[in-house]
Amino acid sequence: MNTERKVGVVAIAGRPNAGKSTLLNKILGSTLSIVTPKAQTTRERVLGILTEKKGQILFVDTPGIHHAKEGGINEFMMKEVKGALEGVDAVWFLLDPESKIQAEEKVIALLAGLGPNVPVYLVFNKVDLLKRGSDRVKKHALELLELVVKKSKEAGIQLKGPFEISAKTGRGVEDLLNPTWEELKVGPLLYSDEEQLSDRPTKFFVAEMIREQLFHFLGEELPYSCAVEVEKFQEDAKPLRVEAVIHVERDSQKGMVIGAKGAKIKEIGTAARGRIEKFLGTKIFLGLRVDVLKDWSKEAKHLKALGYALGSEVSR
Ligand SMILES: Nc1nc2c(ncn2[C@@H]2O[C@H](COP(=O)(O)OP(=O)(O)OP(=O)(O)O)[C@@H](O)[C@H]2O)c(=O)[nH]1
Ligand SMILES: [Mg+2]
Repeated sequence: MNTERKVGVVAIAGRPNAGKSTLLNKILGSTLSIVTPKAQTTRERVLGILTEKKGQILFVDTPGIHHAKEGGINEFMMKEVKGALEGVDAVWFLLDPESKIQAEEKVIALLAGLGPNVPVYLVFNKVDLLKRGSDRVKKHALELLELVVKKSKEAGIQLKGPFEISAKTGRGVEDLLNPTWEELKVGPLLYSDEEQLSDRPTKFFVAEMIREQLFHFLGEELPYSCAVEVEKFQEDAKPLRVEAVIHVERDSQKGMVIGAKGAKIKEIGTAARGRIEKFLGTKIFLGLRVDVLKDWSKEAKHLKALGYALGSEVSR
């Protein structure tokens, strides 16, 4: 009987680049959420479902918490974080040892809104880097940790930990998961299919994997001006056929994504195809085109059309 299984929702939150998506992937053993060395990679919340004998935890990976201008994609991202924090059983607050207290204060301010009843696990990530770091780096990390603990408590957050982990190597992750399970209540599984890893359709992951390669192959700023839309996803074709459009904001950006004689888009396409094939476990045909959707990251109607709706409810 499954009656003794525990269930709950845990949001993974923190500033950009703290390693939230890396941790979700590590726990699920799958590259569900895209990871890049650049900040603000994750734009939408991504649900990862962990089902074990003990029960089921719904992990919600969230965009990095930062100061966002009104009205554009960044406001959407912060709305996603706030929405993801509603009704959670616990939060994992990821802290990058190299972060600054000013960045963490934004996170603390948001988590304070949860009130004192929601446990917040302070997760000190990237300890593998810290071990190799200089004395100055270690000193900074300890001072940061102390400050974050102090300020979180002052803000009325029910803080647990800190838990030292490496999302990359998996070190410490079990010791974080165990007390989290303890926190949860017995109940029926929220997703009855125990193989299901997320609530998102395959098309979403395909678009994200293309976006991931844009972060890898394009310069510092350009990836933030790109949005990916899968126009065709033909599962009955052999090989499976994917056609996607990369929207940029200005004419000048189009050529930068395509590159001289199409070299750049070819590189992006080859890398993305590899990732998608691994994810789907099948060969695919990937067709990419680049299109200008003027100022899409600022225009409400474009944001909505791309699924980054500012006003409407988004399912968890
Ligand atoms: N060395 C080391 N690197 C890590 C660890 N966790 C994450 N990283 C790296 O940190 C960078 C950011 O990781 P992400 O998982 O994309 O971070 P995020 O918090 O999801 O970032 P946003 O989506 O931008 O908010 C990537 O280059 C990761 O490989 C870790 O434990 N150790
Ligand atoms: Mg992320």
